[in-house]
Amino acid sequence: MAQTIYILNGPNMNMLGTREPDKYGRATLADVEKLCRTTAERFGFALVFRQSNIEGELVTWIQEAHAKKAAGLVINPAGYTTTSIAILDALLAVQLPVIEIHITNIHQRESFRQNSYVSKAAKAVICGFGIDGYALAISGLAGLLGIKEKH
Ligand code: DHK
Repeated sequence: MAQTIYILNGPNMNMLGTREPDKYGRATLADVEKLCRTTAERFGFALVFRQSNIEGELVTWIQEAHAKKAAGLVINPAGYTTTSIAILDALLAVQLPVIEIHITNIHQRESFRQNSYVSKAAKAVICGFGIDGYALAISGLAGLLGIKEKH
């Protein structure tokens, strides 16, 4: 049976495409999902792809990933990156391999964007590649899990 991975997106990621396109580009969240589905398929992963503007919903989905025995999780915590102890605690509680991703290079931006709580629970962090970072996160996760490309 295919292993499942979760890709979770935090607040305002539903605004991709029109949100500060100079920073986040013109691709929409639907485009990101399409890219993730194509990439996940290459590695034989089943994919759960979600976005929420609500912190607690993200926490619930992290717990769900664990309950459903997901193989790993990719998260763009967006604005909750530097504020959410609840998301950090959920990630620590479930002990899944986690890749943190940001579309922009947060280290080139305001200092308040740089101190990530989520990084404390992440195996790896990808930032600055635009939406391609999602594809890199999935292939990196596959590498961590010892899964090779199927075709
Ligand atoms: C997305 C956000 O919404 C911001 O709050 C982060 C991140 C950066 C991104 O680059 O994907 O600071």
